Amino acid sequence: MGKIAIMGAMPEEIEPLLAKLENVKENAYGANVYYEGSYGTKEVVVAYSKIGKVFAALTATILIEKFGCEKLLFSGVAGAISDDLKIGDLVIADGLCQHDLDISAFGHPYGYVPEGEVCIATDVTLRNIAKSVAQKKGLTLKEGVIATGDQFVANPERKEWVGETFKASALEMEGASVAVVCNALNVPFFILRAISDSADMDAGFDFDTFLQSSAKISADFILDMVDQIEA
Ligand code: 4EH
Repeated sequence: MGKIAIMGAMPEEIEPLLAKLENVKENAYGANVYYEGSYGTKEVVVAYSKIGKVFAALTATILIEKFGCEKLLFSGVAGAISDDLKIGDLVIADGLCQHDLDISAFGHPYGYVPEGEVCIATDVTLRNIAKSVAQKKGLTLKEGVIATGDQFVANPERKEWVGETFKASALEMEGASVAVVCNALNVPFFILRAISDSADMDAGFDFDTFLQSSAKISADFILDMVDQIEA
């Protein structure tokens, strides 16, 4: 069976994963560390990219092209846009867009460049596995568009604009760049986030308070999914 990549952006997002990996081998490459190991019967490669779209694209590419991963799962935290997402809630992306990509001066929609797409869909099989894991654990899983940009949003106006423009439920800083890479390389991918803040005036404080606990909620769920992925 093929190797599964699990990535986060920050060390805090992968620490709960590393704690449960076995036979771990560290591999430094391209200014990141890749942790090859096993989880149950599955071979996994875990890494954090560092923050933002460029670092995340680099790490996703290396996980696929150098480490040979055939599926990619992202685990981490996000800011809520939708009012029904509270701190600690899990959200899966059905699609990802780049809210800071703007060539609207040429008449193009926000988030669009020629030969790209505004919204990139995630793998339906992986989404269905997530739904069955949620059902088994009695957890509520929200699904929606996740908007990505190279900005920590702590601003109600910006949050509202992103929500309305992209019909987005949550926002973060990496998912859509991982989507671009996986889509181009035909690798099934999945983005899971647990809410750490509401991208408003309190976002900075809430983020610092809830990063660890929300990152763990996401990581624990991802590992239950790894168990359920077809060998
Ligand atoms: O990887 C970045 C982290 C914030 S920046 C994106 N992650 C967390 C998701 C996220 C987010 N993104 C945009 C959670 N809340 C968000 C929000 N806007 N409101 C960071 C955090 N701590 C130290 C340094 N940088």
